[in-house]
Amino acid sequence: MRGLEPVPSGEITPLPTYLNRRALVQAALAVGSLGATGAIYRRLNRPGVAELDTPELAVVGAPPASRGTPADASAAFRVDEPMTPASSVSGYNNFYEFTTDKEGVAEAARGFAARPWQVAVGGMVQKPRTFDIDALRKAFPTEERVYRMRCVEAWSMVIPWAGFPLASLLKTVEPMGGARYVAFETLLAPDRMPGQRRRVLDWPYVEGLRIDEAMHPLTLIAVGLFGRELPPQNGAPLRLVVPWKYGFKGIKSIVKITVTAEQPPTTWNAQAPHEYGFFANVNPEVDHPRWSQATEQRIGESGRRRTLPFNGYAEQVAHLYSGMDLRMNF
Ligand SMILES: Nc1nc2c(c(=O)[nH]1)N[C@H]1C(S)=C(S)[C@@H](COP(=O)(O)O)O[C@H]1N2
Ligand SMILES: [Mo]
Repeated sequence: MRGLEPVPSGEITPLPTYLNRRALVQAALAVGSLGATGAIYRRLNRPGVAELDTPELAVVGAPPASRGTPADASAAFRVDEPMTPASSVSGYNNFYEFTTDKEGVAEAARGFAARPWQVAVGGMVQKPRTFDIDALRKAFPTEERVYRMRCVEAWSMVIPWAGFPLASLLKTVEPMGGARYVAFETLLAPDRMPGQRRRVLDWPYVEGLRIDEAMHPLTLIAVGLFGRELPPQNGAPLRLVVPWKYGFKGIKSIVKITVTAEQPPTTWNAQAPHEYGFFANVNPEVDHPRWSQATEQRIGESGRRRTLPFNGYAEQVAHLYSGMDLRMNF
C-alpha cells in the first residue's frame, strides 16, 4: 500500500514545459491588431491549453473582485499569480482510482467515460434529486475561478477552474434544519477504474465538509479547466474544489452528495487518522508527522515558496474556525 508522500525540494519529476510562448507572441505580432492583443493575452494566460482535447465550455468570467472589502470572498476568486501550465495540471495528478503514479494518471484514465453520468443529491434535504450531468450543467452556469491548489504532499499549482458554487446546488435541494455536514462519494467501478482493483484505499473515495464550509462562496463544484471540460484525470465530469484545504479534500468524479447531521468518514482520515484530519485546512504551522508543511514546491517554479495559512484565503475563511484549536482540529 502506498500513501501520500512528500515531494522533497528538487525532486519534482520534470514535467513537460510550455514552450510555445514565443511562437504565440510572434504569430500575434504578425497580425498586429488590437483584437489580436486580447488573443495573445488570453492565450498566454492559458499556457498549454491546446493539450486539453476535451470540449470547450461556455464559461462566464467570475464577478469582478470587489476591492476594499477584505472578507468579501469574490476578492479571492482570481488569484494574481501565474497559472500552472495546462500540461502539468492535466499531466501530474493524484487520482488513486487509476494509478498512484502521478505522471501515469492521464494515460490510465484515457477514454474513461464521464457520460452518461448521474449525481444523487440527498440526505437531510427537502427536495432530494438525482441530476443527469447535462441537466446539472444547464441548471448551473459555469464561471471561472483561478485558485491556488496545495497538495498535502507539499506541491502546489494555480488552476483556472470552471464551475459553480456548491452553495447554489445545495440551496436547490433545501437542506433541513438539523443539517450540519455534507458527504461526497466518488464512483465505484473497478471495471472502469483499474486502481480500484487493488485495495490501495478503502473504495469508494469519500470526503466531507461542515455545512458552513460547503456553503462558503469559495467552495466550488468544478466541471472544467482552462475553459474546457475536465479531462478524466482531473475528476470528470464533476469534482469538488475547496481552495483553502489540502488537495485531497477535492474529491473527484462525484456520484453522490449527502447532507447529514453527523460528521461523515473521509478516506485519508480513515486511512491514517494521525496524518490526515477531517478539516485539512492548509496550515504551515502544523506539520505532517513525516514532513514539514512550512513551504511548498509550486509546480513549474524553481525554489520553494512559503505556504500561506489557509492557502492564502485566511481573510475569506479564518472566521469559520474562530475559537477552534487548529492543532487539534488539523
Ligand atoms: N476520488 C479521488 N479524488 C481525489 C484523489 C483521489 O485519489 N481520488 N486525490 C486527491 C488529491 S491528494 C489531490 S492533490 C487532488 C489532485 O487533483 P488534480 O489531479 O486535479 O490536480 O485530487 C484529490 N481528489
Ligand atoms: Mo494531494
